[in-house]
Amino acid sequence: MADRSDIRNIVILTGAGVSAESGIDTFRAEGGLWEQHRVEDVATPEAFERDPELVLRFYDMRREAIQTKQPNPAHEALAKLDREWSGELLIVTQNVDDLHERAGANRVLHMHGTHLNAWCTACDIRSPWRGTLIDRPACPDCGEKALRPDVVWFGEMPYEMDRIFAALREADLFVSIGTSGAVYPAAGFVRNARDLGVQTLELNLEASQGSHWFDESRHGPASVLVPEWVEEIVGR
Ligand code: BJW
Repeated sequence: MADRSDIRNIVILTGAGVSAESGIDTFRAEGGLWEQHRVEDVATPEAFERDPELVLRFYDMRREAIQTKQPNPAHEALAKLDREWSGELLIVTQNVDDLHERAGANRVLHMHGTHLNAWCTACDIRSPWRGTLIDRPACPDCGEKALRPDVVWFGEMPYEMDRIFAALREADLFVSIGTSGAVYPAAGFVRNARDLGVQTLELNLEASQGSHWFDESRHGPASVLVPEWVEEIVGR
């Protein structure tokens, strides 16, 4: 990283790689989440319309699974950064698990939604949800049986984009952790940051699709790289 002394405001983007060592499958690895399902069969509004049973079963299975997983040292290090960093910090996660929060981080934004909410398409209210949706339960607010997973599918607008871009405009450092750089708009944040003159750092198991855009790219497991980087930045 070029000059750490100037860093006050940080935006962090996390992806599936940050939760991989907690036992949550990534999307695009061999044997990953979509190995058994074509993405267009499960992660689009059209798929939900065409085969709601398949989509709800897929998400029920994952909602149940994440509740058995625990945060790993990468989540814990980011929670420590959140506690100790006096400047602005925003952890923008693409992940729909709650492991950042369970590790103790507060400044977290879920741009692709969360498994632990259900969204009623009749009344537009989101409710905390830990059970299943395949049995078509009624919305706790309006009583309609119109609940869907509160996750962002392809073709849908990710959440809180204005807040993310506002944070990027104020940032001194953008750090991308455990994401393949395959899915937009998140994959474009590094270029948005560069255009704004923000320093950029990637921490990923291997070179991602966007590695060449970063000022610096470090390769290895998040459970090692993230605690090392957090020690560097809080101890500077
Ligand atoms: C480790 C590790 C370890 C492993 N340690 N690292 C053409 C060009 C540009 C855009 C488009 C286009 N055609 C279509 C689009 C738009 C589309 C898109 O990007 N499509 C691509 C396929 C090209 N995007 C959208 O539709 C989005 N909406 C949108 O664009 O709205 C319009 C808009 C316009 C302008 C501004 C704003 C908006 C919506 C995208 C929604 C994505 N939803 C999903 C599913 C969520 C629900 C669910 O969970 O099922 O989100 S898709 C899936 O991919 C999920 C993830 O959040 C997302 C990203 O995946 P991620 O996290 O990067 O995981 P992987 O598996 O890909 O990578 C893991 C990485 O970790 C790897 O690199 C490993 O090496 C690494 N790793 N172990 C460290 N231990």
